Amino acid sequence: MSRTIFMNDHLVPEEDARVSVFDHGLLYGDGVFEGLRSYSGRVFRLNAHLDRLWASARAICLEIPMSKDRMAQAVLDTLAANNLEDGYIRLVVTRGTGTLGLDPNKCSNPQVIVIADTISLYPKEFYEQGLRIVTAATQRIQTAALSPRIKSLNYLNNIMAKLEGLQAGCVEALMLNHKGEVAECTGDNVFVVRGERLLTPPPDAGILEGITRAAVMELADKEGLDCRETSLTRHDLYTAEECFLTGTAAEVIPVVEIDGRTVGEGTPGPITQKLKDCFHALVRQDG
Ligand code: PXG
Repeated sequence: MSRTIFMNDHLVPEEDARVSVFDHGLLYGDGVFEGLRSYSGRVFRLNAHLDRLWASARAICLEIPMSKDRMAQAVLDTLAANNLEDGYIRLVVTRGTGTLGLDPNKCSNPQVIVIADTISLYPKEFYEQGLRIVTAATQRIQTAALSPRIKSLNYLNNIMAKLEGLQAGCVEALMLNHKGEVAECTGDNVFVVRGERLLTPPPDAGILEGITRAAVMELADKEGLDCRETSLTRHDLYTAEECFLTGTAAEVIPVVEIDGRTVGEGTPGPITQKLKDCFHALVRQDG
């Protein structure tokens, strides 16, 4: 079935949603994106996603040719046009059509694309039994080279690590920063439980500041858990009582094995379970 895509202020059939081969989004990965979810027709933390999209665009000197309000409406219109209540929304803004050279100032007409679709979750058993992950040899790109806080169309750093995970028979891979500290997974943030504390790497470890991560930190606070941003090593993960990942696509998913080491009891822990339940309740009530 053909989907309906929002492209540059119009809803069009998928077949008509096309970009130029000269678009720098394609030629150089020059552009930004967001991934959002809707639950029962409500988009989870839409404003936070829009703010992050605008921040990513600002960081690369890309002016998004519409207001945040218009983009918010486009998201709702695209979901409605595709009859989606529980859906996944991809926002893409490309640099636009330019010449065969890097110069972004020679580009015109940034393309604004909104895709709404269903999302293929990890199999249910991963949520119940937990994931096995491995550390990728591919390091998270250094902040001084390209800030991981920019959600850019160039995701090769993450894709290289994802390939390593897949080659090792895992659906996710852990990425370290250039100092050997834990950064994040290829499309998810990482948390561990140690004692009564929930720990997660800080933004300067070279991570995307996940919106699910922020929501889980708020929930932990409400549950009376002490949640801290702190630098973590692989040793901290191997010896943690619990470990889980957060992300728009993955939501909250337990990790039970890292690099062949069993985490905790090798089954999803009680704090992970609690936060997962709280998160599912939150997405049904939060705008
Ligand atoms: N780190 C990275 C590198 C990400 O790309 C997250 C953490 C989690 O952030 P949020 O805000 O989603 O909690 C991401 C998000 C996909 C997909 O299609 C990837 C993400 C989000 C949605 C879909 O693989 N990455």
